[in-house]
Amino acid sequence: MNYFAPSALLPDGWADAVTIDVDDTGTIVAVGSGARADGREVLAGPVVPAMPNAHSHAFQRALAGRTGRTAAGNDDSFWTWRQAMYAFLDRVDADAIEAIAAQAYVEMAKAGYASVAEFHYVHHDPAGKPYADPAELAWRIVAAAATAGIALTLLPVFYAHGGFGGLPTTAGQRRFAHTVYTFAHLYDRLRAAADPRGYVLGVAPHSLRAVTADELGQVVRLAAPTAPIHIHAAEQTREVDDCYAWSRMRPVEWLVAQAKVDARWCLVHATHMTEREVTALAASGAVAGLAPTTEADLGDGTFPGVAYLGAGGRFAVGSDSNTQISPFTELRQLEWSQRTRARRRNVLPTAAGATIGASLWAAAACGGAQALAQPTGTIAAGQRADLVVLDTRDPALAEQARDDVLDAAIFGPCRNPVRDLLARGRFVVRDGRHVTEDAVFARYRATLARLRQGAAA
Ligand code: NGQ
Ligand code: ZN
Repeated sequence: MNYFAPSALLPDGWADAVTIDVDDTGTIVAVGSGARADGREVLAGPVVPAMPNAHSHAFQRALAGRTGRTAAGNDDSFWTWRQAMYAFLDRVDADAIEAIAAQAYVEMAKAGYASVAEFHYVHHDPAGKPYADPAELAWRIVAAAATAGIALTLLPVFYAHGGFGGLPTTAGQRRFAHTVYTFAHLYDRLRAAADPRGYVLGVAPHSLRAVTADELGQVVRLAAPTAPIHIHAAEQTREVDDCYAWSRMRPVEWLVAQAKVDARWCLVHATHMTEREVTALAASGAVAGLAPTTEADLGDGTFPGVAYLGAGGRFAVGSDSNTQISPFTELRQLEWSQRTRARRRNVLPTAAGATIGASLWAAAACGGAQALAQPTGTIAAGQRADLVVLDTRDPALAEQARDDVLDAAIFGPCRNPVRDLLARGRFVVRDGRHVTEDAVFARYRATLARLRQGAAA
């Protein structure tokens, strides 16, 4: 599988007339520029590395658009949204989890994500009882990713408590709860299947609200020495206050000091940080897993992006609650949130000579690859051929200079800038259509209808 692109975003920046030669396993073996097609398949537009999606709760896709009714007293918040999310889960069985996840993952592929880190915490049946196979719902996630043709980093979530200091879980959290002992059993099953089923296995203590310090150490030790570790941190100010009351430390401060956060870690959100936390997290080599549209939707706050990127901090983007599914939209929201605060334009630090769009795209793709522990995120020999072909037929991208095309795709009035997506060197999306989208949508639609009838009954 050998490809020729009129232009491509390579590790050193944009290049013209690029050859990308790919072996049977989907790995890039050679990249050239200023070259001739020489019989290679010609890609239909500018090519950029596909984006890894660093944070997803796939089932929440079906909640999008269903949380717009204001609670009594007008006091809607992250916490009332979370109650609605728990209530929605009362009805979502294993078939529904798979149908919803497949829809979310197909939409991800169409939007330019070729891989996803699924932060998977719904483990038990709707009554809170473990399935006969405790990994039942994990298999549904694995199957959905296979249906959509995107690569999976599976992050089984350890969730044991309903608040800092080991508080008991609540009724709404019954489907998530594990002890270290039951989680170790689940983890054994997932470890055994990782290679044959082709996913990367990491581990995810849910948050400092949901695990004790002891449990955090124990679940991290279950994972392989190179496996990625993801945790939610400092998303809401109430969480920061509760953490401080519990430990006299803030969440990011606690994690860097007590959990020895390093390049294996992805701190999801890390919204609320002091200057010292920003410096410490940037220096740790960890990835900040940002979900700018979800963070806006849930009223979390604004990530200190200028300071963090200025300190050399690594970041990735994720679709998280899946109310929006597009890496272009995430990067736009990230930069716009900083502009709104700074009252200036083009504020996030850029690589020398690069535009803001190309800089953010390249940085998020690299950070995403690190967070997923997958060989993707750059177009270079040895990497997987996960590629996005941009759609220059979209009026927002038409007649743009080579170096401006990502800025047009991120900040312009584009509908969907993705024409094709190749994962492991093979077309998964071609001309805007995903190979399985009709069947996946039919099943998703039937599932939603069934869930609505259940709710009405
Ligand atoms: C989650 N989602 O686990 O789905 C969380 C909300 C929580 C986001 N933070 C629940 N976006 O953190 O307790
Ligand atoms: Zn999350």
